[in-house]
Amino acid sequence: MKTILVTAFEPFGGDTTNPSWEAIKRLQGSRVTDANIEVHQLPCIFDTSLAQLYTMIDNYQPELVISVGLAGGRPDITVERIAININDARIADNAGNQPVDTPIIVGGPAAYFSSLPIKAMVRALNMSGIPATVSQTAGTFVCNHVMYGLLHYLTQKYPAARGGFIHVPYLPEQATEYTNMPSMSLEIITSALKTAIEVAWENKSDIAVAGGATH
Ligand code: PCA
Repeated sequence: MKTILVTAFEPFGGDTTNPSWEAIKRLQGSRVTDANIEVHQLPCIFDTSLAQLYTMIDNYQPELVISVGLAGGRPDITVERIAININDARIADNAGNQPVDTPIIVGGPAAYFSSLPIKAMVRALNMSGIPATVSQTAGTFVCNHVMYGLLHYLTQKYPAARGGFIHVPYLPEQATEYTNMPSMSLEIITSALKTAIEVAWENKSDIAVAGGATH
């Protein structure tokens, strides 16, 4: 049996829940054709998150790795195109680290592109009635850190494996703490992630359709 590793994050920044984890923990053990989905929660901590991710990758030897995180304030599911080699934290992580303008990997390339079929994933989500776009930035906090580290590790150690990152919006119950904050229900986020994983598994190359990215 082949393995698809899917990670999400613990709550951070004072939140008590993280929709990325609430959604992906529901997918543990489910099947996508000839592959099994294994889910794992990562700490929202620079470096520690990557150490755990590398251990998971070495354990499962997955052919596909998709990491998921919360992007509070975005209205839709965003499939990330690129990770950049910088840590620039607006807030402290869950261990109190707040790196500013430091490289993730000293001497590493400036950026890595996702090796997921990002346009095909967005199109499949839109066709199933779920708002989704390509995003051109995963930010400069722990999510970008994990996406960059993931792609660096796969490139160096498992070049046949593919990987990338998806951001999800706040849950409705989280959005009530703000004014005019967009949100998406847990049911829709979970269904979106399942579809995105299936499309990523089944399509090794992307489709060329016009962008429309807003982030
Ligand atoms: N979102 C943060 C880190 C953890 C998470 O779920 C981010 O976008 O960097």
